[in-house]
Amino acid sequence: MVAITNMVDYAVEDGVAVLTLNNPPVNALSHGVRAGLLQGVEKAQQDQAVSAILIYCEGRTFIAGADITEFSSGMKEPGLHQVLTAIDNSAKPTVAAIHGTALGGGLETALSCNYRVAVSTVKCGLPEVNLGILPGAGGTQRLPRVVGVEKALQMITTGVPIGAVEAHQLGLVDALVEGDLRAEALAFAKQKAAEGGEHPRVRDREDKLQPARDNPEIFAMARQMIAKRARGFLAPEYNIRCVEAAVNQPFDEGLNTEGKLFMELMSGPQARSQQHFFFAEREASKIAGIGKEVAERPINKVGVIGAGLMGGGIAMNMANVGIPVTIVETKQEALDRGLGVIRKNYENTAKKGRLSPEQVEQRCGLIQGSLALDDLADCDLIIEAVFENMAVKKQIFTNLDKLAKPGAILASNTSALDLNDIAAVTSRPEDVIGLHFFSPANVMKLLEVVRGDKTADDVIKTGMSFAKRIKKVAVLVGVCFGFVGNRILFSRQYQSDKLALEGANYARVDKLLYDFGFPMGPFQMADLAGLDIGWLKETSKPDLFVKDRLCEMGELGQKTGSGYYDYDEKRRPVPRQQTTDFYLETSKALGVEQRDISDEEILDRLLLSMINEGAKVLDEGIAQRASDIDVVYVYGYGWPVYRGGPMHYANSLGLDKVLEKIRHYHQLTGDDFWAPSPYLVKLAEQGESFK
Ligand code: T1G
Repeated sequence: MVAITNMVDYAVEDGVAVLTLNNPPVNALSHGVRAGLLQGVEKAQQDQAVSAILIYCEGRTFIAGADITEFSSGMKEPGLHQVLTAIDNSAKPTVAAIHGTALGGGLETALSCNYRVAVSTVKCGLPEVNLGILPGAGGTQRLPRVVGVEKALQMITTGVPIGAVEAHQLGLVDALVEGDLRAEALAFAKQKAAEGGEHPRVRDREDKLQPARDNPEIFAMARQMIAKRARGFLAPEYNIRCVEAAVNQPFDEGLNTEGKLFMELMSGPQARSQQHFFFAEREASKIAGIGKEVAERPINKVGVIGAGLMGGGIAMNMANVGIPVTIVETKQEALDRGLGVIRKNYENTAKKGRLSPEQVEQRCGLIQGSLALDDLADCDLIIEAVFENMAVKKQIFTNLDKLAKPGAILASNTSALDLNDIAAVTSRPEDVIGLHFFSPANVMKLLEVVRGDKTADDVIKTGMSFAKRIKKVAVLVGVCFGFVGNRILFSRQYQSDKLALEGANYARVDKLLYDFGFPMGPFQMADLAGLDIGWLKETSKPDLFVKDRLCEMGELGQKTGSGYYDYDEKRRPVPRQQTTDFYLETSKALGVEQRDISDEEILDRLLLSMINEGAKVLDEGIAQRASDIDVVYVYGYGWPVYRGGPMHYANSLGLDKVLEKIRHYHQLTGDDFWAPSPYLVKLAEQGESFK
């Protein structure tokens, strides 16, 4: 065995040149891998003792794609194209031995081989669209030639990988092995060499392209699909164009088309944003200052207090990953209603074919109802999910402090209240943490893990990894009103109300944020969440706030059929003249002069208010890093991922421009709401960006 580079070894066994890649953690196609593969293939061509070539990876996975960290720094020669062309032109049969994941450039490498052998747990896919790009090393030209155009379009425009069995059925994988992959793949290579003759090259296949030539409608349908689910994204359309080139152009011309479209995307802001987000999501799971030596607490049994909308959704997350959960309510009727909603949700999922009836029963079986808090005494984690009332929450934590076993983690799902105050009623504040789920809790990926002043390191670490276990993306946040997500949202909602008071039509404000890429604007979002969240009759100010006036009229949004908007039988929003009139009356009562406000100013004030508040959140250490705020906003509040998140967006504008605009609105409105964050001022003046 000789090392060709620090990442690729070359060895000849039974006449097979085995190129072994070793580039942890995911054998990305870094420069050392590319150079090693190229030299290895070239060496094998010359090596008389070699009759076949096997590409095998050490570690937990086959090649998981190009090295994304090289994108911003520029890729050194040899490029991936050069490497794959060498493999494709090999005079000796080439075999890829696949385990773990074959993704992006990894699958493209395997597709440039004559044969692919895989273990039965492998996942194969081209997820480049999730990075705002496309498979730029022949994937859009080779995959349709193997799996057919329709399947390739689905795989490439969604980025969702397929499993081994389906890959084998489609001919993407030639053989599935159960035993020792390296040994079986080596035997496979030897056999192919012994068989001699021509070895199949994917580039030469045309059979799977013909159906699309006969029925170009396939592309129109693919465009309809992406129109619905990928509004605003550029990459899906570019991917379709590449597959069209595969169908309508000779292979090498198709490769050129793919290369051109790849570079167009790669050099654009969406790709930068989505690649930023790839790393932001992974960075979010890291906890500064808490090392590997801190052991996590075991969680094998969970208790949930409250079987309402949030409690029910939270319990489902546990059952979905096989954790037994007891859900406690105060009244039988409320408990039955809560358990009924859970079963209904599972049955609806089964109706869509995403769960089997057995799975529905298995999951419902893991969720036990109870009317006694004492039934939670042996739980490792107890999550309180009752309505937002400090007195009620303090009473519950006082009781939990008495009945929960030593070492149990006591968590609150509060979305805004002071966790330190809640923890202070217990004798074990170090065991108290916030687990802020987002509604619907069984669907939304985001989980704000709230560290209190006294929360112990092992509790924080356990909270963060437990989130991953229940398939959530966790972001660690500190205690302040609204934590990270809601605090920044309050700023935007405040601005949207101000804009409407100053003369901007509320439906237009919503449309501008929708066109920016959010699923809906601030007024529609408030109607969806319910206008009565945080509203109390006792403190209501209908003369000052249109929202309070609507609440007093019992118009609470979608759930009552009207709020800022009226909602038709399909729950579609219909703008109300009355809301506009309410804003006019309120602005008159407040002496606010209404004026024409430009689209630019509206969008600026909605987005810059979030950025300025984000800077304050960072300055106060409520968030560990700027990219965490981006993760919160993309996964929790519908910020379009192809714009990276509010802090990345600010960096893309340039903090000097951001500060200049914020100062402009400070002056224009005279509202100290617009006083720029000192942290933002400091960074802008130093020519820096949010890190
Ligand atoms: N490049 C660089 N680093 C990568 C990487 C990659 N492709 N994939 C993962 N990492 C790092 C990641 O940042 C993390 O680092 C660690 O590996 C573990 O990852 C021409 C141009 C493979 C399914 O899009 O989907 O090929 O945080 O935490 O949950 O067509 O990683 O520990 O420092 O995600 O077990 C296409 C991306 C590239 C696949 C494993 N490929 N990776 O998931 O671990 S574009 C992808 C993943 C391309 C060509 C084009 C997942 C995974 P750290 P992890 P995981």
